[in-house]
Amino acid sequence: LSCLSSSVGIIGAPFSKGQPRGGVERGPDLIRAAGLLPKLHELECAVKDYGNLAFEEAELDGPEGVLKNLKAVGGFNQRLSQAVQLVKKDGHTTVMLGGDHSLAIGSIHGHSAAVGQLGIVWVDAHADINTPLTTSTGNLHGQPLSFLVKELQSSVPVLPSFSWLKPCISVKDLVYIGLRDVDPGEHYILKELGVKMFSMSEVDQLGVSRVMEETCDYLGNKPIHLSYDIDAIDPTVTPATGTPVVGGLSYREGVYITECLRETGRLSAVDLVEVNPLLGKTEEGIQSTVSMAVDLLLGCFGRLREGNHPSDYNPPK
Ligand code: B3U
Ligand code: MN
Ligand code: MN
Repeated sequence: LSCLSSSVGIIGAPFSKGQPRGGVERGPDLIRAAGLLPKLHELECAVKDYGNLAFEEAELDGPEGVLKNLKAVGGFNQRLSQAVQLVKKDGHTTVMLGGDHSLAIGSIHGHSAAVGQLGIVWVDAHADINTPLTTSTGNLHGQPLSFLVKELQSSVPVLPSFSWLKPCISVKDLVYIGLRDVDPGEHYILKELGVKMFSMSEVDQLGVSRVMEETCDYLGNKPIHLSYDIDAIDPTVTPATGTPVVGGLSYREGVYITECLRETGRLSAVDLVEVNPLLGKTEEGIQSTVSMAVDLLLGCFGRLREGNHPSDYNPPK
């Protein structure tokens, strides 16, 4: 499967209000600067870069109870959802460069509005399914799935900033990979709703190839939305992120996940989030985090570790 069959539409989402640490808004430009576009061209991908999504600073966005930046996160995601719908209507596989993981609200909402029922693969150290009532931090990047999952709506209070949002995913269409830092309230939800998950413990037990086989079987033939939090990868490889957690996926496991999803031919949108250059303690740490992000995206679009060659390659005679 070469990239010729699909085209890539890139949206930069330099958004950081879903969490308290500065720097993650630099993600999109850093990932571009690491050569994402020319590397996708090498794979024969047609690429359209829609640039970075602009957004207004929401004024008077004081905390409402424990929740932080509700207006900013709600407003930004509403615009993001529109942008994603446009890119999908142009026929591209969407790549969302984050930014923090709260952007999955608009990304998944827009994707689902454009193509209908999705299978979601959520690769993350965290479950990001706290509700506005279970969250202990108030950070909305720890809550995006609670706004999106239909079965949770009776547990999520009505919030004016999210009145545009209609929950669009069913619990049976969601698979987690890489979990290792899940809050008690989240764990209760995962067990109560019977969410399919491969925590790091299952990755250890089954190995990543069984995990991917079961993930693809479980999701069936729906278009796939991959939401990839860079903190799913072990912090020895990707230290430049907001909330690193020991014991993560290796470089190879992380890339293998993208190769398998690519191979289904149904990858329809990808979020790559939580790269924060201000939090890598060394230049090497930052480099390694950004190049992991690029390699994950290349895996999504046909780069093979066995090698690739262009379809019009002429061997020297
Ligand atoms: N579960 C915690 C911590 C967290 C979630 N996502 C990240 N950190 N990156 C929370 O804030 O909800
Ligand atoms: Mn996350
Ligand atoms: Mn995370």
